[in-house]
Amino acid sequence: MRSRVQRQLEAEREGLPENTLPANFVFTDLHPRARDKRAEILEGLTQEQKFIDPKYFYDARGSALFEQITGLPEYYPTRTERHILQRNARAMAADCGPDCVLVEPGSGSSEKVRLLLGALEPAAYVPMDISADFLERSAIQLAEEYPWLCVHAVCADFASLDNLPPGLPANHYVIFYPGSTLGNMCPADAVEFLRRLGRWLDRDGGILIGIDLHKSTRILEAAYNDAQGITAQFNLNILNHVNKLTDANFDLNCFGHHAFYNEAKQRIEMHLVSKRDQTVKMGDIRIRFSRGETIHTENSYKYTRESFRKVAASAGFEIHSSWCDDQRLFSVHYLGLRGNSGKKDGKRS
Ligand code: AVJ
Repeated sequence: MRSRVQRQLEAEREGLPENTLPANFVFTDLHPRARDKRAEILEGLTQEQKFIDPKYFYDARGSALFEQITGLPEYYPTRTERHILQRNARAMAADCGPDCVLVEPGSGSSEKVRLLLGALEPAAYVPMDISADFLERSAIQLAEEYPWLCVHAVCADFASLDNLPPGLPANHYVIFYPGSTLGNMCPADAVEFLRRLGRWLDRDGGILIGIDLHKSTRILEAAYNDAQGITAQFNLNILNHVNKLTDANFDLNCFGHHAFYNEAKQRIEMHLVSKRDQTVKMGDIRIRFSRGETIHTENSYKYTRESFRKVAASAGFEIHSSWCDDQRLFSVHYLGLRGNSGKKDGKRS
């Protein structure tokens, strides 16, 4: 089925008056080029420590399983972050300043931003995602729900985007990056990534970012080894997705879920453990596994306030404000470019 944006473009070409799109909705497609997924996956699987990039968790079933994870009793991050956003929306709005352009890389269903929109009243909201269809549907839905809000969706691969596209309001930008997604990167990559985001910003801009906190191994390991086994299914499903993408023949029964806290590196590691010596085919390539050997599927770094301050500082940012829950499970920070007071239009004291 053609999308509503495509139908509208066709109607305009033919001079038809059809306009089914909300007036407060704009869509810019930067046509992110599809990377060679098979080559990328194969490269990871031929390293000494085999790995698969965690972005491959998220096919339709993986996304649904992650959705389920966010509601599990052991998985504290999502509900805790929502609680922090809800409780501190006004203070966050004061840091963001009036009439900002709120940009959300990897916006998905734009669920969390709804907790902020009322307090923030941004001049525009810019959801950005690599999946055009899903982005379009979520952004139109949001525009219909918030008729006063200008929603300017941008289809792009934000990880490799050097500049925001032209045509956005000229107001200062605030980047919203919730969910501790930064935790998937090692600190060096996180610095590089934040530095890249910084290039989108002018002096008044900032980043509102969710970061999971270092805590007892017991709580952390429970969050990635839930009693219902949903995280195990989520981890194993990456092999299903890889089978579809690369014509591989991974047998999910021959691998097991293993997640543990690597205290020295302050990260949760997720692995798939080969239950036996086995050979997996990917087209005409054979990948050998010995019993007990693992595929590393995810890192989820946990920060202290100090370790996160260092990462932010290395990327040229300072923490203007931090918020967390009473149990200090999760945190949200407002980062400003270093050397900037954080004052917006003189409205803050
Ligand atoms: C979406 C990357 C923040 O690291 O906690 C959840 C993904 N993996 N359970 C996380 C995940 C296993 C999640 N992030």
